[in-house]
Amino acid sequence: MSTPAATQPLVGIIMGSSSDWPTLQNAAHVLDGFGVPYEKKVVSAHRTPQLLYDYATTASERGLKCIIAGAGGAAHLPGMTASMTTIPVLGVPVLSRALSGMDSLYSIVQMPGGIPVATFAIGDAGATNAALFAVSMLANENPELAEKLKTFRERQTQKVLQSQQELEA
Ligand code: RP5
Repeated sequence: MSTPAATQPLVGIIMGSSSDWPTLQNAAHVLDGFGVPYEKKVVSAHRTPQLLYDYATTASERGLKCIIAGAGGAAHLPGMTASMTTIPVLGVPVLSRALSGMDSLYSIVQMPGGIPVATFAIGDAGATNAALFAVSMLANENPELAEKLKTFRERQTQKVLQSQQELEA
C-alpha cells in the first residue's frame, strides 16, 4: 500500500452550488488552520449527477479519508455521496432562503438505516464543526494533528476565560 504524499488531499469538500461556498469556506478555513490538505469542488446531485458519481466512486482510491458535503434545499448531495462510497461523509445543511435550512437539515439527517451521513448544524457552525470532526478522525492516526487539536481546544478555553475576565474588569 503506498503512502499518500503530504500535499495529497485527505478531505474532500463538495457543495451543491457555488452559492454554498460562503458556508463551506468555514470548513476550508479550519482545515487550513490545521494544515490538512483538502480539495474543494462544486458537485451537484441534481445538476451534475454524472460528476457526482465519478467523484464519489473514485474518492477512496484518490486517497480521501472523508468528504464534507454541503447543500441546501432538497439537499441530496451528502446522502447520494454516502451511497457510493464507504469513506465517512459529513453533511452540512446550508441555510436555504425559503425554509431557513430546515429543508436542508431534514434532507440530510433523515437517511434510511444502512447508509450513514454524519449531520452537522445548519450553516457556518455546521461547516466549522464538520471540519473539526474531520480533523478529529484524522488525528486518530496522526499524533502531530492530535497535539494541534489539543492546543486548539486549550486556546479556545483560554479565550472564553479571558473574555469572562474582561467582562468583570
Ligand atoms: C442546492 O440548491 C445547492 O446546494 C444550493 O444550496 C441550492 C441553491 O443553489 P443555487 O440556485 O444558488 O445554485 O443544490
